[in-house]
Amino acid sequence: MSFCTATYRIYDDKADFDKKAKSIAVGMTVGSWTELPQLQQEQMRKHLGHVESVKVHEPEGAAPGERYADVVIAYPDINYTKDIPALLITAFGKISMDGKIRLLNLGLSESFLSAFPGPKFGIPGIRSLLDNHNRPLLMSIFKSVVGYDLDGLKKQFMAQALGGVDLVKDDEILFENELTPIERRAEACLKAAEKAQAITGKKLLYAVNLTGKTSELRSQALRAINAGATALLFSTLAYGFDALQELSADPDIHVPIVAHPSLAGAIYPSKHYGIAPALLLGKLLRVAGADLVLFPSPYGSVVMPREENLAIRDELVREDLPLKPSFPVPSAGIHPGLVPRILGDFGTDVVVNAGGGIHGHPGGAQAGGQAFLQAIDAAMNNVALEEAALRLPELKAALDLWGGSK
Ligand code: 1AE
Repeated sequence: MSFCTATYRIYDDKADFDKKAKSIAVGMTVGSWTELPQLQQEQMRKHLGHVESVKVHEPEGAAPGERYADVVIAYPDINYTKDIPALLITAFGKISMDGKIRLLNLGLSESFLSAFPGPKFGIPGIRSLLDNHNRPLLMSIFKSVVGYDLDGLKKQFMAQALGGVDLVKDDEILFENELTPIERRAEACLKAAEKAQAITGKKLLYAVNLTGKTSELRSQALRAINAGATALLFSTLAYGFDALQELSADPDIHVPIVAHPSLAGAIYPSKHYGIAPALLLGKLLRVAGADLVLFPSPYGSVVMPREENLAIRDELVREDLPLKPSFPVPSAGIHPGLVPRILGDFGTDVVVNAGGGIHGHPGGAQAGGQAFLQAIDAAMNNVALEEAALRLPELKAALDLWGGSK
């Protein structure tokens, strides 16, 4: 028999954790067990969840609120269909509301995983599209474009592209609107990207924000791609993992998908509730097919503890999953001075991503992109940013404004 496992951390000062674990294993599978007549037990046995382990953490003299147990429950695959909603509902549906319980991880069986092709491009595919194989990528975010017309948008796109960025993405709050509907945006920015490429010689991907009703996402995506979109931005948690999975597995959607973490803060930050970020923004987004995954970094304006960040990275790139790795994109409040820390934590397979850190450069967005590339180059060559800045005015201006790496 094949099982997926769920690891929970349950806080309770008094509970009998073995009993609690058993009640989850039974309650979330067959409902009740000991009350079932013998014959029915035989019929139901293959559907019954079981407790794999219960590790109680109860240090001597623990203060109230510190006692917890890490509990692993195995759920028979036969109980659910091979999709993320079904597994989440089984493993963390009703019980997510039952006291201080947090879902730390899901162990996915080979049989369950076989239903998921994962990212279509992943790190290797995106590197091939950009013909860029050995340095961290740079992505910039359109900023303050709500209310812009196409001309304004094109100008902003051009400035970012001429700065040498590898990817430009829409802001996630840019929805369908009369001034810059998705197809016209894709078309205008494709032209601008071609123009910029003729000057910089660099390939560039543009991720348009895919929004609107769930039932219209596919047709919207196809229209955007036909009009020239070379990538899609998708706020997965607002729509659900299955919506991403449908898009990423669709053979007609042959562009990378960038997953935005909107809403994640409502799910992961508590130590008592919700879903751990490595699972939410790491494993599940990769399994659902995100080629690039944005998440808050430990260094910028919206922060996440470093070990949780690195745990997301590990899930996105670990080699024991039969799926392409997804690009980690630590984001929010990133400026050139942070580049050495980003590369120190993430290595070369990372996308450095900035909105304000590019557009807020005193020399404009073009100089902003250049400053980032200069910082990436210096960090890769183990040159201190302050030293490199002595001969690079764009980097110098950025460090003067936002500070250096120290
Ligand atoms: C974690 C998401 C970051 C994001 O979406 C965003 O727009 C960041 O912008 P900046 O770099 O903080 O201006």
